[in-house]
Amino acid sequence: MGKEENLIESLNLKFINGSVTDKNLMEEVLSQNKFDYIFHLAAVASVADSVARPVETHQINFESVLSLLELVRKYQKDLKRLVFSSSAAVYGDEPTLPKKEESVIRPLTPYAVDKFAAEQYVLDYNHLYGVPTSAVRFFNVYGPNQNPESPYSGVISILVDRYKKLQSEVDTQFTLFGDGSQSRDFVFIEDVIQALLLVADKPESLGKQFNVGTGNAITLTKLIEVIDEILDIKLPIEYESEREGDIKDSVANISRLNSLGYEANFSINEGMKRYLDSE
Ligand code: UD2
Repeated sequence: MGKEENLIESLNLKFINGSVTDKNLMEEVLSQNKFDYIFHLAAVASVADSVARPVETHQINFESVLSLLELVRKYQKDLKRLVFSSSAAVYGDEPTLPKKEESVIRPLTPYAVDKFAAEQYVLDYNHLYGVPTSAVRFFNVYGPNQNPESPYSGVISILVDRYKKLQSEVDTQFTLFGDGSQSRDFVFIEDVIQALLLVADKPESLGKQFNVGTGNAITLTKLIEVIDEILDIKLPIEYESEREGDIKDSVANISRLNSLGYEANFSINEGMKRYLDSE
């Protein structure tokens, strides 16, 4: 769950605190406002949570999307685009790399199944009813204000938390699951925003899904080396056995996104510097 204090203060921002599963609220919002763009980012973002509570997460991650699509079809006749956020999780552990949008889909968890099903509905609403929709498949997103407290937080927010403790001379260490050779395509939040705006804006993205990453992967060992070097500090590491269900390597082919004019502006080095500067 995000924090309200992370929102910018702006007269142009109206914040409504509610759930996407609240049908009355959603109908009120969609019937009484005229939207140009809708970015759908609401979800239970934890794969582990979806495994623990498949029914509840299905209501949030799938059913609410279908309800939203119906409301958009009914009330938002002038909408320019709805962009739905899906996940690299839809590719599962199928080992062919890099992942292309046409790669084999193998959703292995309720989270991944719901993301894929919702994404397909979102795109079908374009093909079947002319609702202007697109979808994005996020790889490993990182950036300021991620909450490191949850055990399911992204590894970079956990790492940054440990480095901050170390800098304040608090005794800490990082638990690395596996041997550190697993790799991920970590994409900085500002590049994610660039991707979302392009996908929302370009006529050629209508009815399609796009990988959002950098096109480059880094191993966890190398990532820790990079941050050690930026901060000139050595993070103590405790090694534990691999996390169950972890995939080994993940990297996006982003040529479809590139064709819209996207360039990943932040290498892991640049993104980490910007992130650490903002803390
Ligand atoms: C990401 C997404 C997940 C799903 C999945 C699809 C996040 C938080 N998770 O999982 O929602 O979309 O991709 O494939 O974005 N690790 C440690 N120590 C820690 C935490 C993590 O060693 O304290 C390792 C973890 O075992 C994994 C790697 O770091 O090998 C990345 O973990 P992650 O949870 O940030 O992301 P991932 O790719 O497993």
